[in-house]
Amino acid sequence: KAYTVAVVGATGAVGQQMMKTLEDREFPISKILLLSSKRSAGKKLLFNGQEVEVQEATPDSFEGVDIALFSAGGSISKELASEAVKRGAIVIDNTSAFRMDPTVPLVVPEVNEEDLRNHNGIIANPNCSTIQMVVALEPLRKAYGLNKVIVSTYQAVSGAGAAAINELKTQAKAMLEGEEVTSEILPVGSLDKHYPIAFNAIPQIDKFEENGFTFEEMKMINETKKIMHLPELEVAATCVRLPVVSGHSESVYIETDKALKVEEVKALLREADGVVLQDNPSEQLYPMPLYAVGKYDTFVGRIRKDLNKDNGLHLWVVSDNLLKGAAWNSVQIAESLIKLQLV
Ligand code: 11C
Repeated sequence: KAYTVAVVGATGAVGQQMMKTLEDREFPISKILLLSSKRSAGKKLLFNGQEVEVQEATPDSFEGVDIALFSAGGSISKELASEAVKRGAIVIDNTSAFRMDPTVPLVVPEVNEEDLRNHNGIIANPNCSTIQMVVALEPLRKAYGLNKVIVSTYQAVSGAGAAAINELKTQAKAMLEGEEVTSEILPVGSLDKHYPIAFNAIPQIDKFEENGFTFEEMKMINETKKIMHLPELEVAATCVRLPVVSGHSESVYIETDKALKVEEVKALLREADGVVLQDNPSEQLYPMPLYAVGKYDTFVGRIRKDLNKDNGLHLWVVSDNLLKGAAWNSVQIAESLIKLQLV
């Protein structure tokens, strides 16, 4: 069977990767609809070698659509996802609009694919920095139990969209040429205050919450508990933006219920779905974002037992935030829906 698939937000950084991933995976498509806001409508994009005109997304765009991949911002998802479901589509939503809704499964196929069976039309794709972390931690949870996670992130600008990539490149060039630098996007486009990202590190991703954590940090905290079915898990996150174009990196410390053995941890990760183990200090082998870009996997290395705790472990986790963190995880959910005969 082949499906009618809509990509909402087709002209954005994630939408472009969604189209490329559908092509690469030879996803069974009978018709593709490329949808966007009014502003981007009318552009022409290539899909499988054919030119397709981008149309403005309206409720009626979803007539006859089987699967709709949304990545055009939370407000478009809130406005149109239920309209798509009403017209018979299954929505895979890459925004934070529905992630914490208890009636909406939040899915990383390597971790909780079975949650798809409970969907009511909308399935949420988690935040990029959450996805790569839970892919790495799930095999360890299964073997040892998991009770604490402390993570610090080193996130790429592509997570903030195409305009942020452009801002990094423009600023880097200007700084090297001794020209004046302007900042309009990072850390948060909709706030008044901006800082240069070139040659800098910004410890703010998204807006601050009342508790002093940013929304990105709270996404990592809340989504991890939901995906792993561990409501009592202790999670703390510090999220930092770096002048890297694509590929998020994370320094993760965990405490498990049972004592860990490093060689066993490495063996588990070597076998784990979606994980590539890159860990050999004698050869300076460890994951880096430059080499993770364009790959579907999550790369794990720098695995060390904590020096004080038998149940403590340190690891370094890297993945392409636009692929496993967004487009690939969304297409992978669609593939899982087909496999489980849910579409
Ligand atoms: C970033 N993690 O790197 C964000 C982007 O909730 O899907 C993804 C936002 C989201 O800026």
